[in-house]
Amino acid sequence: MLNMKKLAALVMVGGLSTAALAGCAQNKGADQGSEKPAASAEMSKSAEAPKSAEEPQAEGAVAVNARPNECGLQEQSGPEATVGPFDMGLHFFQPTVMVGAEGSTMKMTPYEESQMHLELDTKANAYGTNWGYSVDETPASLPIVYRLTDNNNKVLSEGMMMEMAAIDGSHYGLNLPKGTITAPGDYNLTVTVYPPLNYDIHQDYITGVPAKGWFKPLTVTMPWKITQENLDIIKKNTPADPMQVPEACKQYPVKMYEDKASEEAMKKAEQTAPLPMNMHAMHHGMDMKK
Ligand SMILES: [Cu+2]
Repeated sequence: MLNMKKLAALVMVGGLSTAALAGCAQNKGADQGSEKPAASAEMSKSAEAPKSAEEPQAEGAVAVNARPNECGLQEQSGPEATVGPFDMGLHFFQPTVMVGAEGSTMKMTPYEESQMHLELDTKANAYGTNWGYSVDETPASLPIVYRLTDNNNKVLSEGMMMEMAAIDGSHYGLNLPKGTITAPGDYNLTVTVYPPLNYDIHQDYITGVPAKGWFKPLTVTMPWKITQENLDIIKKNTPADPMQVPEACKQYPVKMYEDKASEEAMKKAEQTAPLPMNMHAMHHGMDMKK
């Protein structure tokens, strides 16, 4: 979920010493059932990152909302996979409360009906630059279909993952309905990544990307071992009221990052009559030129 740079910056803002972090055990792949929240597992990665003076600091809302681990995510790590241009990593934790824009056609299972949040961290890798992605970018508008099965191939849950953003950035994911995973065991998460619709890639010599067109749907099955401990950690970290700031974290309220000029510009833009949304605007534009 957190990329390394952001996390390194968060760690600095949080005032945690890298010496303490260096003590964390490396936790990747095999150590799926770690008791440690994944945040500290991720931190061990950042502890290995080169520490230079140019280490980027967290900016904006990420900086003003920095909190100690106890007030933040209790994230656990699942399987990882590379599907060509994208590196994927599954993270899971308590269900989340989300809101979408008016007119959205996808809707997540509400908090109170959910067992856990699945976050499929999907980032473009260096191979992904062949399609014009930046390394570490969360690729926009990917239709991602998932199917969760148990070791008897029984389908427990399936559907679309949704593009969404948390304080630490954008990702694909969903709230898994209550009762989906009732026992520890060996599960399989299969995902198919379709190429993005309404997302063209330049093809001409001067501005084009090297890839000649989009990829075919990419399907991968990730074995996912779930322990009782994994399930217990989720339960323990699922608050009755997820909107409430815990007593011990009152000094870390949710804060908007303030930027008066941007705020004023937004107000003005929101008060200006919108152009009507017209999915065929491009065609009309072309027709007008005839
Ligand atoms: Cu999410």
